[in-house]
Amino acid sequence: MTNDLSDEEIASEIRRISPDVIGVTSITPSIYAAERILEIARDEHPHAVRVLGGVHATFMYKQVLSEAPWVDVIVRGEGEEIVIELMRAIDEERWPEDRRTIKGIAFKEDNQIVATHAAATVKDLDAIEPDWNILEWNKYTYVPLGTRVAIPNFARGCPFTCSFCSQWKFWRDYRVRDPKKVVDEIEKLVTEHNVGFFILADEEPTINRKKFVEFCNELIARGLPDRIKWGINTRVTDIMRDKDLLPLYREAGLVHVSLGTEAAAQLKLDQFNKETKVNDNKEAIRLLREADIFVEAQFIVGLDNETEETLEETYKMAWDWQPDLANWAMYTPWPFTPLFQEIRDQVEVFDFSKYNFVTPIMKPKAMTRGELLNGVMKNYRRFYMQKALFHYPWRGTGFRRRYLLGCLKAFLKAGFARTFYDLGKAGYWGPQSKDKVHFDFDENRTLAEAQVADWESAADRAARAAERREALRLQGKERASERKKASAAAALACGGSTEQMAENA
Ligand code: B12
Ligand code: SF4
Repeated sequence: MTNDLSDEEIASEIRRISPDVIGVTSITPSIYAAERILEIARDEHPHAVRVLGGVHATFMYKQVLSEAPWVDVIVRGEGEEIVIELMRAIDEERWPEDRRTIKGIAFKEDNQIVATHAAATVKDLDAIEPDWNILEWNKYTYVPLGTRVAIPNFARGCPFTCSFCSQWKFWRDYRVRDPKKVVDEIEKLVTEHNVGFFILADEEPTINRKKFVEFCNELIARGLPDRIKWGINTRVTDIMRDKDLLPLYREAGLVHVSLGTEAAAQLKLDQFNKETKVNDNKEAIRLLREADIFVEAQFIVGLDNETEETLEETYKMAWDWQPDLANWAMYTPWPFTPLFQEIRDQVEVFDFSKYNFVTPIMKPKAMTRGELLNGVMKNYRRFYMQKALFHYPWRGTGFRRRYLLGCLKAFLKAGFARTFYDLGKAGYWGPQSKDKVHFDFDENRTLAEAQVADWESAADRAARAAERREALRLQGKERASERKKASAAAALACGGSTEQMAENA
């Protein structure tokens, strides 16, 4: 992704390095590219073991191993511990014979697809130390500030279970690192690599408030906020909970929060199982702005019931809430999510290379895909045009103004320079082209089932425990009512009433 290498360049790199093992990552939109790299590896360097990892391969291993039989092994879930076992087996020449003894992998054996027992999640995140030295740092720039950027990890997982999201299921349980160790890592990024901005890779870094506050205090104690600023994704509910702590977060250098506001209508938030309220979205945005933290509101659009009116509503809502930035993502039906299971009959496109939050994968009942895209682009145009003219240049003088203008520059670079997911290639050049947009979906791509049954998350366990508690409660209630009936009957039998107990009671 960083170097945009051609197949030939990849082939020549593989020949140059001549590795024993080749590993590739895969999120859903990159799956075909990942498969292709391993295909090149097979042709160029057939003796290397070809390994695939990442969220898509984890849940879609049957489809991947069927359509790309040159993939030797898929590592499912978190790779750090599994890969050590895999490497040992390869190194000690126990591969492939011993593969059934390694937990958390999938492979093809005698034309059968085999998945070993799921491995546990990495319990001691502090034992993992990323090697930041291997990056070519001049290629990683945070455009809004023109500084080097890194994406370290503070916590993994999310305790919520939003129906459209693939992440809570993937990470399974919530774990957080020792805040001091994370700050050690950030300090090194600043001093050794001149990094000026970091984004936490986490789904929800703030849920463990105590650790997050420790993290902020440690950054402040080491004087790092003068040298590095940072951003996170998090939930509206955490911002409401932490309203008194927002000044501390800002002091620690947190300048950008991307909020999963998702929808302008409560019905949609409930459908997403978001466990938030529309009014809370507005309040969380206000609180962040008050604390001088840039806030980005994320909307998900493009479900079956989307119309021009509902898109307009999200725009009005965005304008009313006044976040600094707004983002309209197309609903993307990852096959391993609960919402996909509900609406699978409506999904027609299984060309995963287009599953990128920008291309409309779903066609709403009352709109064409071109109209949907145009509605979204209209929201972007209006929102950023007004912000650019009336807000960004006039908001504050120092950092705030520089940052907002930087964000605008990044947005323009990606959007109007048409690198924004090849909208130009799809023939989208503005409203006049909305009826001529061609997404060129590969129609030969068909759905295969996701393999989620053996992948138990903490939320699944909690749901099962709640079901058990509910069943016990109902049983208890039933028994109590039986006892009540029996004692009433006994009272009747003793003649304490006007009528006698029925024979068969
Ligand atoms: C940072 C980030 C980005 C950065 C990436 C910068 C960079 N170069 O690192 C940017 C902004 C560029 C980006 C872009 C996109 N992203 Co992004 N991104 C993330 C984010 C927030 C963190 C990624 C990360 O570092 N994770 C931490 C690492 C440790 O996790 P990991 O990559 O999954 O790796 C672990 C395992 O999967 C496994 N593993 C992974 N690969 C391999 C390979 C081998 C060989 C092995 C053994 C194991 C293994 O082991 C690893 C360690 O445990 C994730 C969400 C998340 N928390 O993961 C979304 C996420 C990955 N992004 C997503 C998407 C959709 C996109 C975009 C399409 C969005 C867009 N329209 O721009 C593009 C696609 C880019 C592309 N062409 O591939 C989705 C993917 C969903 C899915 N089901 O596939 C995610 C999950 C977010 C979401 N909302 O759901 N992204
Ligand atoms: S809160 Fe965010 S990460 Fe957690 S399940 Fe919902 S969308 Fe996914």
